[in-house]
Amino acid sequence: MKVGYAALIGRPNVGKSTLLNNMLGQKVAIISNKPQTTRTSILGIKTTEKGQIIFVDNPGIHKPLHKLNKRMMNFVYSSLETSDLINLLIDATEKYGHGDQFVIDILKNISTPIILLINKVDIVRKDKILLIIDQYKDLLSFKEIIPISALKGTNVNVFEDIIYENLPEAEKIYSGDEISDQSQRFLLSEIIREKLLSHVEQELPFSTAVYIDTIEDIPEDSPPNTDSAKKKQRKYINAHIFVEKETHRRIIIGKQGRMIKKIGTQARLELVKILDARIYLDLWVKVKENWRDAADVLDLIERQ
Ligand SMILES: Nc1nc2c(ncn2[C@@H]2O[C@H](COP(=O)(O)OP(=O)(O)OP(=O)(O)O)[C@@H](O)[C@H]2O)c(=O)[nH]1
Ligand SMILES: [Mg+2]
Repeated sequence: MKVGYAALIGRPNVGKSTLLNNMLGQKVAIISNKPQTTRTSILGIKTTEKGQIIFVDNPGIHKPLHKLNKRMMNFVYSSLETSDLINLLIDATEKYGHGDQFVIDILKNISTPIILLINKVDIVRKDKILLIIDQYKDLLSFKEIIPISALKGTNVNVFEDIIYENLPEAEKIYSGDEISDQSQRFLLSEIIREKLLSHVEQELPFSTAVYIDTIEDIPEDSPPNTDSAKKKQRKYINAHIFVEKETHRRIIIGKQGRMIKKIGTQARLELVKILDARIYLDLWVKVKENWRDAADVLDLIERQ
């Protein structure tokens, strides 16, 4: 059996979480077109006849300005230290810049094998990919360079084979049916945040958080053994959306509450599938000034 930790590393928005979900065939991490979507390390466990790959999705590498971002970067650093294999994703549509150099400088001091994944090849020309390979092969010593599309699944099977080639022989760490280490409550809060992210712009994606305050079963009105007993369980979920300013609170609520209603409807549809229950979702937008620098709020959202 080949077993080990395979870290997904790279700048924000390069497609790490998309790749994680594609490798697992299941949604474990949320995705958005805004940078800094993922805020913690998320394990995604794939068990096959060859062994067990424990993917570690990470926040994007960036220069941290708030306590929140320092914590995000600490997840990255500890994943770099504890992984058996590092998979560096880059976005083939982006020009090489300071942010990329920052990533390379961090990886220069690491002796763990590194695979380079050139992502989003579904939307770039082949000659551009060749130029990127040419440029990157001199920056670091990569074990392999693989052009992929995390979105379309191009070359993900090649990637999986190469991971196994680079993992140590070991016993499985997780049972075969475990997919992730995150709590269901955390996943639910993330789904709500994903819908929120799809509707907000500018500063707001960075300065909003979601905390699930309550999940409760709603008792049925009629006694069991009647037709209603066959109906799905009803659940009440109360979630708080934290923002830093009153103006942001008003944006998220929207004119006559239209924005928050849209977010709630989209989130509810997905929560229904995950919990296989009828859901009553209550969303409250709360102003918490400077929550990104408040350790108590950060603890609260991290450990749901
Ligand atoms: N065309 C194309 N788009 C992709 C591909 N992979 C990811 N994307 C898009 O890129 C954006 C970012 O994807 P994520 O998976 O959230 O990126 P991430 O690296 O996890 O980002 P952070 O969590 O912010 O660090 C989303 O809009 C994805 O749909 C790909 O292979 N092709
Ligand atoms: Mg992500």
